[in-house]
Amino acid sequence: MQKKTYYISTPIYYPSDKLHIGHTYSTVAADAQARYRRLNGYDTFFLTGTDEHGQKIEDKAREAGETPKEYVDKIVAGIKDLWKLMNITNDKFIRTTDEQHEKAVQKIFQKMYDKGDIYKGCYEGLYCKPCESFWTETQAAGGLCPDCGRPVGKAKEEAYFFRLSKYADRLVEYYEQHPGFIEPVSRQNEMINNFIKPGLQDLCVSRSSFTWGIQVPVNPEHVIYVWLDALTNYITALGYGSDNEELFNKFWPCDVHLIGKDIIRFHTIYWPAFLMSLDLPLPKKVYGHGWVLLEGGKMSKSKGNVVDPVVLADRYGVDALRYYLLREIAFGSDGVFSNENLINRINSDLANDLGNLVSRTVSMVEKYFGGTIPAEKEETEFDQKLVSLALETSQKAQSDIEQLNYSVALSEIWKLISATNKYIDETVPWILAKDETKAGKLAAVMYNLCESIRIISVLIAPFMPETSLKIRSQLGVNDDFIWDESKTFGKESTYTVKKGEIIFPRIDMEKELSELEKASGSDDKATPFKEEIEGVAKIGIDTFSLVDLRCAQIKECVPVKKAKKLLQLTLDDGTGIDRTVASGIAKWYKPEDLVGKKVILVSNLKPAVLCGVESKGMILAATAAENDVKVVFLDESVPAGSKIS
Ligand code: ME8
Repeated sequence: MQKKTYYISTPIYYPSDKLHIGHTYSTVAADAQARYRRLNGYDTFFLTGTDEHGQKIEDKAREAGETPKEYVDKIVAGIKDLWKLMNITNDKFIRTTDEQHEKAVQKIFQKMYDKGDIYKGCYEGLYCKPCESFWTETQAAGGLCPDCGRPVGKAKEEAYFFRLSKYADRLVEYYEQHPGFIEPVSRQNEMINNFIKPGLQDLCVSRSSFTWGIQVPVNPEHVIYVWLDALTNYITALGYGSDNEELFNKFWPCDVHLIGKDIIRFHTIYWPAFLMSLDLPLPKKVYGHGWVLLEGGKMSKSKGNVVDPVVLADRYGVDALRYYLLREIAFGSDGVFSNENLINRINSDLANDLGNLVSRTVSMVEKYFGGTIPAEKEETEFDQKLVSLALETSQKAQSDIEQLNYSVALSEIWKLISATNKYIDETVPWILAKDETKAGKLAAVMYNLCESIRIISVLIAPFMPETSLKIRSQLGVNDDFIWDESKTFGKESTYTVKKGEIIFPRIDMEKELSELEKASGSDDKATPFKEEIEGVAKIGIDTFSLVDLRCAQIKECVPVKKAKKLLQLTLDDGTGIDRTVASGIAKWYKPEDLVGKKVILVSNLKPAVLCGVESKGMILAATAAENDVKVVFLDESVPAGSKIS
C-alpha cells in the first residue's frame, strides 16, 4: 500500500541576521506538525528557505561592500544554523537564488506570458529620484519620500503585469467551494471584503530599476519582482519546471502553507491565481498564525526583552522555547512574549509539573524496587481514572494537533501530567512502601506512573523532541516509537529505570531577569517586532520620549516656488525665535486656511533642505485616505511651546 503523504511549508524568510523568536514561531510550529505526521507514518515533506532577491538586499550588499550573493550567503548560513539549533527537521531548504528555482521561475513566467496572463504595461507611482524608489501615496504621505524626506514626483516605469483581475471570480468561487482553505476562517471574509470586492488590480511582476533578481525571460532589462519569485518556491522546491518532477507529482498539492497573518493576502489571492494560470491544483490549506508581540515594557524599566532565539535557547534549552511559543499563544491569535512569562512557564509547567513527575517516579522505582518493577501487580482504586484520562488525552491531542490547535493540545497533555502527579498523592506510595503486604499495589502504582509518563513522552514528542527522548531514556524504553504507542496503556511488560539529570532546573526569576536586563541593553537594540499595524514596530517609552513634540502657532504661510506640493510655514514655537518648516500639504490647504492655527511640531527633527527651504522640524498630519491629508490642529487655548507627550 502507498504511504500517506503530507506536505507542509513555512514562509521563506528574508535574509536578516536579526531573526527573532517571532520568525522562529512559524518554523517551530511547522516542525511540530511535520514531526507529528512522521510519527503517524506519513511520508512527509517539510519545506523552509530564504527569499533572497530584491532592491533592499541589493542596497544592503552595496552598503556592506559585497555582491548581493556574498551578502546573502553569509546570512543564509546563519539562518540554517538557527534551524539546526532549534531542532528543525525540514526536508529541504530552498533558496530563491538556487539555480533550479531561478530556471523554473523563468519557465513559469514564460508560460504565463505565452498564455496572455502576463503583459507589458507601465508601473506608475510616486518616485524619489535620489533614492531611486517608488512609493505609494500612503507611504509618501505629504508628498515626501519616507526615506530621505525629499519631495517625490509621479513617475512611470515600463513593467510586466500579471492579470490578477481576471481571476477574482474564480478565487471567490474557490473559497466558497473549499471551506477550510483559508484558516482561521475569519480571514476569508477579510480577503473577500477588503481586497477582492473593491476590485483586484493587475499585479506588477517585474522591475527594471534594480538588477538583483531573476531575469525576465522575454526581456533581459527586467527582473522578476517579489511575489512571483517568492511564492513559486513552494513548487520549484519539489522540482516543478525541472527535469525531475517526481517529488512534485508525489507531494503537490501542499497540505498546508503555514504563514504569518501579514502575508495571508499574498498566499490566498496571488498564489492561487498564479496556480490557476499554470493550471495546477491549489494548496489544501493556508493557515495564517498570529504574531508574537512584545509587551509594553512591564518587565523592565528601561531595558528590552531578550528576543534572540540563540540567546534564549542557550539559557533555557531549545525545548523550553519551543514549548513556550506553542503553549503560550493560541495559534491563529496574537500573543505577547516576555521573558518573565517564559520563565514562569519553565518553572511551573516544565520544572514543577513535568520534571518533578519524571524525577519523583524514577527515584521511587529505584528506591522501592532497585530500579526494576516486578511483574506481579495489583490494581489500585485510582488506576482506571488515570488509564482513561491517558487514552482520552492521546485522542484529543491527536485531533488538536491535526487542526493546528497547538496550545489546546498542550494544555490537554498538561492536564494528564497534573493528573499523574495527583495520582502519586492519591496512592501515597511512601505509605504503601511501609507495609510489605502492599508490595503488589506499590508495584502497580509505579507501573502506572511509568506507563502514563511513557504516553506523555509520545504526546510531547512533536513539540519537545529532546525532552521526550530524555524521559524515555530515564524510563528505559526505546527511542524509536510511533504515535500509536500513546493509544495503549499497559504496553510495556515491565520497566527498568535509570535516573538521569534534572530535565528542567528551576530558574531564580529575580536573578535571571536582572541578568537578562544586563544582557539585553536598551530598548533600541531589541529587534523590532511585527505589530498590529502592518510595518509598524513597537517602541519603548524611552524611544518615544526622544521625540520632542510641541504646540506651535502658524504665524505665516507661503507656497514654495520650486515645489508645488510644499508650503513654507513660519511658526511660533514658544522660544521667541521664529522657526521655518516646509510641509508637503499644499494640495490640501491654502495658506490662508492655516495662519493662526495651532499645530503639533516635531521640534527636534534634524533640519533638512527641501527644495531650497531649510526646514527645521515637521508638523503632524493624518493620512485620512489614499489621497487626503489632514493636519492635526490643537485647541486654540494651548499656549505655543507647550510640550505634548
Ligand atoms: O514575509 N510573530 O518574510 P519575512 C510571528 N519573504 N510571526 C512573525 C513575526 C512575529 N513577531 N515576525 C515575522 C516574508 N513573522 C516573505 C515571505 S513566503 C513565499 C515569502 C513571520 O522574513 C511573518 O509573519 O518578513 C512571516 O510569516 C515570516 O515570519 C517571514 O517573514
